[in-house]
Parts: sequence; C-alpha cells; structure tokens
Amino acid sequence: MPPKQLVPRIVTVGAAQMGPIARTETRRSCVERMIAMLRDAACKGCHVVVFPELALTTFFPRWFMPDWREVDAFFETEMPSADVRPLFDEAKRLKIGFYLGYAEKTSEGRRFNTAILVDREGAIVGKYRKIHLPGHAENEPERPFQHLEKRYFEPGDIGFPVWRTLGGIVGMAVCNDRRWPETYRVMGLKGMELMLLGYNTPAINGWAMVHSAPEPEHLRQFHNHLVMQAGAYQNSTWVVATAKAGIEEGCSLIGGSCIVAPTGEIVALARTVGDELIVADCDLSLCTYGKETTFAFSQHRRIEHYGLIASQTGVVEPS
Ligand code: CDT
Repeated sequence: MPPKQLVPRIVTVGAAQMGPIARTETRRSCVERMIAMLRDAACKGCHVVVFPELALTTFFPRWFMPDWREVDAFFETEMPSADVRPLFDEAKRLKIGFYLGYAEKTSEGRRFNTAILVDREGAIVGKYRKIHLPGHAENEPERPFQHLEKRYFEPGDIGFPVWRTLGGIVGMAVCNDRRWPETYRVMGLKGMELMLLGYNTPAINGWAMVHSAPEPEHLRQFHNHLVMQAGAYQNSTWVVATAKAGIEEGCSLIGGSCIVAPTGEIVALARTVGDELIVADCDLSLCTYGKETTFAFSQHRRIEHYGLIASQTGVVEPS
C-alpha cells in the first residue's frame, strides 16, 4: 500500500519584533511602526503577523507609580481605539490577521495583560488574558528596576482557549506563560497546532542582582528558546514568539524572536534587537506526526498519576 500523504496546510507567519518604545512614544507612532512591518509582511506573503506583548506602550511595569491615574494612561479601554484603528484597517486591506498584546482595562475597572487575535477580515476572533504574571506587587526600591506585573494586572480569567482559524487550531499566550509546561499542555489537549506569543524579557533579572546571584545574559536567551522548543516538541505544535527588544528606557530587553517547528527546531530567528520581521511557512500538517506517535496523548498519557499538577500549587517535600 502506498504511504498515506498528508495534505500540506501552509500558514505563512510573520513575527514582527519591535525595538524599544520610549515612555513618551505615542500609540500612533507605535502603530505606524507596526503598519510598516505589516506592509513588509504582505510583500512576503504572510497570512498572520505576531506583534509583542504590550506593543502599544513602553514596558511600564518597570516603574512603581503610586498614582493609578498615571498607570491607567498605559491601558486601553476600547479595542480598537481611534489610535489603533489604522492598524486594523491596514491589516484588513492587506488580508493579514494579527496578534496584538496590550494592557486592557475593562468597564468594571479590572486590569489585564491581554492579547487579541484578529482574523484576515479584520474581526477580533480571540482574546487571551495572561495567566502567569511574574514579578512582585509592592515597590522594591533596592532593585535596579521594578517588575510590577503582579501590582498592575490580575491573572487572566479566560483560561487557555484555542480557536479554529487560519486553517488550523490556534492558541495564544503572553510572555511568562511560555516558561510553564502547563500552558502548552492545556492547549495541546485541545489540539493546538499554532501558538502565538509576545514577550518583554529584561536581559537581567533585578532580583538576581539584589541577591548577588547574577544570571549571565546568555542564559536569559538560552532559557527563552529552551522552553519554547520543548513546548513545541512535547505538544507537536508550531510556536511563534515575538519580542520587544533593545535598550528601552535604560533597561535592556532580549530579542531572539523566533518561529519554532513541531519538531522543536527553530526555523526563523531575529538577528537584531530592533524592528525586524521574520517569516516562515508553517505547514500545520507537520503537527500530525508527533501528535500521532510519541505524543499521541490518548494512547500514552497516564493521568492517574498527574493529579498533583492540578491540585497543589507549591512544593510539599516528603517528611
Ligand atoms: N513580561 C514578562 O512576563 N517577562 C518575564 C520576566 C521574568 S523576570 C521577572 C519573562 O518571563 O520573560
């Protein structure tokens, strides 16, 4: 019998890395930068483009701001706002879908670190609110810079949804989520074939500096790729990850935006820490091999031994 041929399902994906955004840079200016990369993406045949986490402003959790009105200036209360509308219009004209990260303030006054998925017709088809919030909730002046995500955001309340769009099953995550295997596995159990993610990762860990436990910068990049390559392989999914990068307000953010195949291999990698588009033709049918062999969940998972994962948060050592 001739071998069964898988029908290719190509989604051409762009990761639109952004260089630093100054505290004073306007949303309009950020949107102009994103539109320039969208046009480049259109020339390169992209169906969807992934922008970074909190792509409309500087990474504001690095500052303690006692005045919540100052904090709220970084949040969106509607999407698209008038400033962001041109991005939606241009993407629709070019027939490119996109992932956009931004700070969301709801009508009830709740604040989330959010990403939306906009389809090729310009409709918002998915929303995800970051679940794993790193950092701390109180001002810690001894740090060289703050990481106050736990102060400015609530943990996401939507879980890890996936959507049938772009000819496949698509999930989203935001930055620190990529370090947690649970993120990939929950969406992997829903058949995810393409995970989209934006990030802002400081090149140095403020806590490590205060505690004289420096983490060399090269390890920050190694861990960035390590977790996503593992997550992609263990769930046989594509992963597209887009950084905000470079020296932003004196704070260095790693780049390393990448597109990872279901084999765990990086197939496209940013070379700079500025605005840079990387592109790959992601064949979603390549997910089938892993999903039907090594990681055929229904055949090989042993959930009778995994209960602790969903019932215990921290470590309980044996007595
Ligand atoms: N934005 C974000 O989630 N950044 C974190 C930094 C962790 S160090 C406090 C990350 O996981 O990259």
